[in-house]
Amino acid sequence: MTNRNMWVGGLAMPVMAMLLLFAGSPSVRAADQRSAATAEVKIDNFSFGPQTITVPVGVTVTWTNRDDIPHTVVSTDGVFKSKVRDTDEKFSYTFTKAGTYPYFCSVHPKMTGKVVVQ
Ligand SMILES: [Cu+2]
Repeated sequence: MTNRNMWVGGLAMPVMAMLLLFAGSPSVRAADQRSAATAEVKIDNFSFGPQTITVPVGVTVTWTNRDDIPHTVVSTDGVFKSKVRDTDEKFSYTFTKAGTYPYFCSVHPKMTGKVVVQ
């Protein structure tokens, strides 16, 4: 009986640790997604998509250039201004105040978009 108890006791710790690992990782990932508060805008074929995006205050909007041409993301009112973004490069800005933020691409000023922060 002593041997059996030792066996169970020796196994209990690693098994507990493994259970915690498996149980812990998915919930941690879900919590990260909730607290991240991000929104995505894709730049492709000379346009911002979605052209108008509505987000709550505090959200970080990330623009990703999916075009094979360099673009920029420049606030019409001077609130934010990206460098020239090549293919697959990103630009992020966190909106901390409610309002409407029109923007354009300074390389191609006909490319326009809008972020509405509520
Ligand atoms: Cu452009």
